[in-house]
Amino acid sequence: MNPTITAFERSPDGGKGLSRDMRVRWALEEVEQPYNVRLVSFAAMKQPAHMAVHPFGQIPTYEDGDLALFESGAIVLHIAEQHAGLLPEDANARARAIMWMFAALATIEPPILDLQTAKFQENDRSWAAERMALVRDRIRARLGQLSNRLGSAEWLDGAFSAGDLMMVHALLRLRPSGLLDEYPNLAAYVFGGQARPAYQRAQLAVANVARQAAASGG
Ligand code: GTB
Repeated sequence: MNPTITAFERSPDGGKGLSRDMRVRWALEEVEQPYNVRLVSFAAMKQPAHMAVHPFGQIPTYEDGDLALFESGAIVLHIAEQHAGLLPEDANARARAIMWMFAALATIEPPILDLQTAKFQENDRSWAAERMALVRDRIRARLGQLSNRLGSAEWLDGAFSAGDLMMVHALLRLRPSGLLDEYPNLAAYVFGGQARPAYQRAQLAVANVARQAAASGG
């Protein structure tokens, strides 16, 4: 049996692949593991059947036989541990790849999420412009550090790994802000991730879901 993941029936990004199911799809494509997708509405995500798998009523989830997981990082790590291709064989290199997964989720992504909050939930507040400037500067601080570490390398630590997958996907959401382009090596890094055939296959699948949702009246 192939694993089943969940994704938005109608993604708010209209199929750009910014939702976190994209990370899981990309990982599954990298290791060439076929998978099924159960599309869920916002309402269905809050129903007991889905909450039994995801206690916070979100996507993505991953189910394979007796195993049910939530949290995109845990799911990608599980996939990477089950299949060759996303984590190095060498124990130290493997630990560093996992370190980069955590860095993406715990250090890089939070200020990027703050930018989304500032843009979509706080922009009518009197202090919105001041806060936005602060949030952008906090992101710049992290991007500057990441850019210094990456230097002219293609990937963060040798061959492409699950660490790069998580990092590229976390950075992707910055594109419309223009912040990524302030760091040409990071912009090239993200572009390199998106150019991978596995990413392209995952993106096509996400775009197809959005097309079908639009065709059915979404
Ligand atoms: N930490 C969890 C993980 O990594 O899996 C976070 C999961 C999460 O935030 N899921 C979101 C969700 O289910 C979808 S990805 N939200 C519904 C809810 O909470 O009710 C977040 C997301 C949504 C939309 C865009 N977008 O349109 O650009 C990007 C990301």
